[in-house]
Amino acid sequence: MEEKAKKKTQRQIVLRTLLSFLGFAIFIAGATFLWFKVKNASTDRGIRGGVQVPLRKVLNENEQVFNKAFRKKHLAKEFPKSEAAKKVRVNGNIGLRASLNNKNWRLNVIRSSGDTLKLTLADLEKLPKTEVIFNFKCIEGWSQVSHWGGVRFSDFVKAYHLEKQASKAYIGLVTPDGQYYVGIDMESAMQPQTLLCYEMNGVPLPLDQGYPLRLIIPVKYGIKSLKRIGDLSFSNERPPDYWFERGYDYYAGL
Ligand SMILES: Nc1nc2c(c(=O)[nH]1)N[C@H]1C(S)=C(S)[C@@H](COP(=O)(O)O)O[C@H]1N2
Ligand SMILES: [Mo]
Repeated sequence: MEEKAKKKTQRQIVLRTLLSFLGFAIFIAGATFLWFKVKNASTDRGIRGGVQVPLRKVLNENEQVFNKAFRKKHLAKEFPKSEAAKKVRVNGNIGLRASLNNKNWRLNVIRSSGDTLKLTLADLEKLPKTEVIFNFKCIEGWSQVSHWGGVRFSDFVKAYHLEKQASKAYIGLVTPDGQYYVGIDMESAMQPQTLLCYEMNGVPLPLDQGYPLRLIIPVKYGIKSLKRIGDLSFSNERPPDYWFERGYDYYAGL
């Protein structure tokens, strides 16, 4: 009786060991299979390889979740003026390399195809000015509290009767030379902290910080705050986006 029980226990130990090895092997095989599947999946856009479709799907799903969870009333935290940096970091000069033709510069507001409103900096300075001091965050890992001034995008829409255009899903911004471009969902664009910005620390923007006009959008990473705006357009499809084409999340929200 004793012997029989002992043998039975031993058989059970062997069986369980075999089973757990088998389970482990299946797990490794499955993980390897998935890894290769994702690795060899086609990518979304060609530039520098883009992002594999399954990974892009995850990014898009994350975007949906963040959209639902945080959008509606989400504002970026604001700071007192005393905390704003005096020496403001400069990052990225794509679209700023050509010299600026100051006299000829206009903000081209493409209301519909063949109907473009051309505005000077003086036109924009006539509109109510809003200032925002927030922690500017770059995806490269730095952040800095900085102080910006300009016209709220939503005030600009009202002043120029662009409500019909603003009922579309996105705005697209492009530098005058077409080298840098971003797309922004309308809800974030119409958020009260989003500025068509012409001042930094109370003085006109320096050239390398986007003079004469840049976007400041505190609810998103710095990649979306396009410097030196040339064209502004409206669409229901996602406008082209420079860093999205290079594998970053389109939404780039905080
Ligand atoms: N035209 C243009 N705008 C741009 C960029 C760029 O390379 N070109 N870089 C973006 C990035 S990645 C960041 S973090 C911010 C930096 O703004 P700053 O130079 O005023 O700090 O600008 C954004 N806007
Ligand atoms: Mo950035």
